[in-house]
Amino acid sequence: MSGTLYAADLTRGKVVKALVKHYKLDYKIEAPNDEFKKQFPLGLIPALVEKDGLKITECIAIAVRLARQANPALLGANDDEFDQILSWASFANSDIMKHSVATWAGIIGKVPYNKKSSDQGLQDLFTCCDIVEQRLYDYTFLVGESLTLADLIVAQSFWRVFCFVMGQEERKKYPNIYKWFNTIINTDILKSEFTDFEYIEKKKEFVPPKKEKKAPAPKAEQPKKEAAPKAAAEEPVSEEPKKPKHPLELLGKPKQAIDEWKRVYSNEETRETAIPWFWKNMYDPEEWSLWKVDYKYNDELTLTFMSNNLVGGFFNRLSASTKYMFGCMVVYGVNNDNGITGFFLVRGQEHEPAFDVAPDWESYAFTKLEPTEENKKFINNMLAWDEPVEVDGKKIEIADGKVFK
Ligand SMILES: N[C@@H](CCC(=O)N[C@@H](CS)C(=O)NCC(=O)O)C(=O)O
Repeated sequence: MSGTLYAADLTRGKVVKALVKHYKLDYKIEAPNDEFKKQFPLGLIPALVEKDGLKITECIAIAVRLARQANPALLGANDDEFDQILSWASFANSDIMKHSVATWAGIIGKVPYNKKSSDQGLQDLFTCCDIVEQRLYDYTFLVGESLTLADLIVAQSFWRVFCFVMGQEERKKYPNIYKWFNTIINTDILKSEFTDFEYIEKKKEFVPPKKEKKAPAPKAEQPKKEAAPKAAAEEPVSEEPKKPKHPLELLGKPKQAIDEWKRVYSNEETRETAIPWFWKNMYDPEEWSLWKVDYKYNDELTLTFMSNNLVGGFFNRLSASTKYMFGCMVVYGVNNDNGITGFFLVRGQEHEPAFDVAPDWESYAFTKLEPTEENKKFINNMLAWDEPVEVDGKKIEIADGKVFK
């Protein structure tokens, strides 16, 4: 059989890619592209297309299909073993994966950190580990007496657990999992997928980003009516809790409405008309500030379309501040080597009141930009996306991007 296997360096792609590579199966391994998007509307990988058009999704189904061609012994010696293999694989791909991601995704900044769900994830993950540890106390492999697909898929699901959760302490708690995992990832079949893997010393913990000192807001930007607080105090106390106002509402109306800029940017030619309009009519340093916004965890990014989805999610969570800012963010680079950067125009002189409406705002680093020629060049490119981004002196092409408006 031959065809295309869409996969990337993500957990669920490891075993299927390893099987194709180790057994030299006749499948082309490709990162998701436009053709993939057309054929698989859910956009999930791995996915396989045979030359005759047959499509198979779900990593377990694909792995079984590849193992059947590569080495049927990986599917067990009989039906009982095959069913146990499916049972372990399914347990790994749903329960272990779910609790593993719940434990570390907030810690490494992939989603907003929530202590309760991370702690619960860890507790559930350890329950899963207890089950695997118990089996491996008595046996070398998960099913039968030799290596099967169960070992490969369960080890795959433990990849991120060992990257983020299993430090020295935790490995001592699960010595049989540790020994078995180390054996499986070093088998000839799987080792090509773990060449960069390193054990961690300590479990990763959530580190809240340091709060920046607030600069006092300039006088001109204080609420205009001095009498307002007094008048409010004289109002009868309402039983209903008041809907909190957005803190930036206190700055009053700016001279230039941001909505007009948003219309100009959407409707006019960017370089010719919108950019000159922005600098002439919109940006007033007394009322607005400019910010470079960089994702802090570029090392964790994989596929460019997923990085762009991350930006989309961030923008959705910022919607309460739409009236007070405008921004463009781009994904630069290629699959498995990309980063996120961008620029925002923000009402007032601080970024925090505008951004902390999104629970994941602290996954981004904010640098205030003065309107120097160099910074204007960066901002203009974030508006136009027509030149590569410069990162550490290297020019890197823009792959995708989103506008917050
Ligand atoms: N049930 C599917 C899930 C596949 C899946 O969630 N794949 C992830 C990578 S591990 C993915 O494609 N994520 C892309 C996204 O969420 O945008 C399977 O087991 O194969």
